[in-house]
Amino acid sequence: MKEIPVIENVLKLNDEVASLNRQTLREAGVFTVNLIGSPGCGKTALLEATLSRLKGRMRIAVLVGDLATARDAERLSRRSDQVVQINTGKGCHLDANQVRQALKRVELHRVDALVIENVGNLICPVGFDLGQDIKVGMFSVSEGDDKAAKHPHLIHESDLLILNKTDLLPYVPFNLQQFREDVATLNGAMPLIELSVLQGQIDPWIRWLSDVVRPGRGSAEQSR
Ligand SMILES: Nc1nc2c(ncn2[C@@H]2O[C@H](COP(=O)(O)OP(=O)(O)OP(=O)(O)O)[C@@H](O)[C@H]2O)c(=O)[nH]1
Ligand SMILES: [Mg+2]
Ligand SMILES: [Zn+2]
Repeated sequence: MKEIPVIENVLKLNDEVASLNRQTLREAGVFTVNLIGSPGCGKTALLEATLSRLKGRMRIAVLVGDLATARDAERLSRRSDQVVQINTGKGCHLDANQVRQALKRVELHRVDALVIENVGNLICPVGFDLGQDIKVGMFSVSEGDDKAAKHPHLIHESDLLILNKTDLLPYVPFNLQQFREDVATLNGAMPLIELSVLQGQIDPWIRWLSDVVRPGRGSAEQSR
């Protein structure tokens, strides 16, 4: 009987559509970030703060993935008119085709950077290429200091890692030194930035984003 390699084909098809997305975005000069983090780590809060902080300096569009509701898009659309919510139903990650469909709703010629807030999940979003330039991983301290070590694939694949909710460090058991060491062991070349979005402490992220995105001059040269 003929064997049908279903999973391989799904990923291959995804990669092909991701390549098309990458080509579309590069031609439009849009730098694209795939933001991957656990549920509730502060992805939308960070993007709200980023849109406010970079208003008038960088034109940012957002695609946001959730199983249900348009709540994140509603929050973000107060700060950008280029926000698209993707509801995945039972899907626990975004795929390249969903992004391709959503891109039809974005006026790419008016955009410098696109941030794709993936479904809150630390596992399969890592494996699905969306056509991004870079992947940013995100954790928060309330999840525990072992989460980087437990999700090595995300740490290996990320170009930048964010640890959020540092304002909670006095109240939750979280060994920051251990977390930093785990990250450095898994991916020594990747920068780790520690933020408190709640307290408006997002400067290292704003600096990093401003460095990789060159408004009006197309996306920075990146390997993926
Ligand atoms: N203490 C503290 N709370 C924060 C911080 N950033 C975000 N929050 C809170 O964390 C909760 C989740 O924030 P969201 O921005 O919705 O998180 P998310 O990662 O987008 O969540 P999902 O999209 O549901 O996965 C909200 O109640 C935020 O107010 C922070 O720096 N410190
Ligand atoms: Mg969110
Ligand atoms: Zn999934």
